[in-house]
Amino acid sequence: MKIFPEFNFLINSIFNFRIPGVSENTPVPECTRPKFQPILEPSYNFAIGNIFRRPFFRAFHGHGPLTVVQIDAHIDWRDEVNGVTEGYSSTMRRASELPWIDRLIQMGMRGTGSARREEVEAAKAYGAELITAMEIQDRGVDWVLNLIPDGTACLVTIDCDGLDPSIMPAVNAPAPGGLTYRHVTNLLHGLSRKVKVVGFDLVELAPEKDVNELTAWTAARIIYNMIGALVRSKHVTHKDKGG
Ligand SMILES: [Mn+2]
Repeated sequence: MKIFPEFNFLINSIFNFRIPGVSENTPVPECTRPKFQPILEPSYNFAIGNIFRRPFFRAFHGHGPLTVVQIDAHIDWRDEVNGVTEGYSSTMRRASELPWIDRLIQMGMRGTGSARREEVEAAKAYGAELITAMEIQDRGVDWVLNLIPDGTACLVTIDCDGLDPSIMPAVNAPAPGGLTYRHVTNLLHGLSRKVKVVGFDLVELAPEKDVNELTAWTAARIIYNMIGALVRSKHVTHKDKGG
């Protein structure tokens, strides 16, 4: 299945989706069709996977150069945690090692778990741009968008904890001071106008921790916004849209 340049979505555990037999080390170069694909044109590819982003990034093998735009409270640059190198604290470090990814823009940063001095230094040595949640709150979404050249091919990856836990409480590492819903939807719409979004994933939603399904509803609304923005994007051809 040709993946690039069609849209690829990796959606983690929203509505409790799981793929039996998929683990963190399972290569996922092929997209698995989701239950809700009928709401979309047939050529939209969705991959539903586990919480780990690397299979998503890996699926773009042979394509690029790609910029990763990450929304997350955490930089996820741990080389390993208790010997595990592919865990959820290591995803951006692993992404940095993929030759088809040449730029990491990490925004919403404010958590320390995967950001000890060693990890921050490694990220900076690579050239990752670490943008704190506070900077976005102070300087606005347009300021962030201006960091990315027009037409850049981007993978957009959202960790639910990048948003404020008051609107996405169902996460394993809640961090106060996060991005608002409007920050994120404005960012997705702005990106779709400016760059070519070739992939999107939304990860680390822990449904069992949800409150009044608030996180699930927020996640769904974010995904709707992403889809709607892409449909209107001048960077997406009629063919990409399934026509
Ligand atoms: Mn996180």
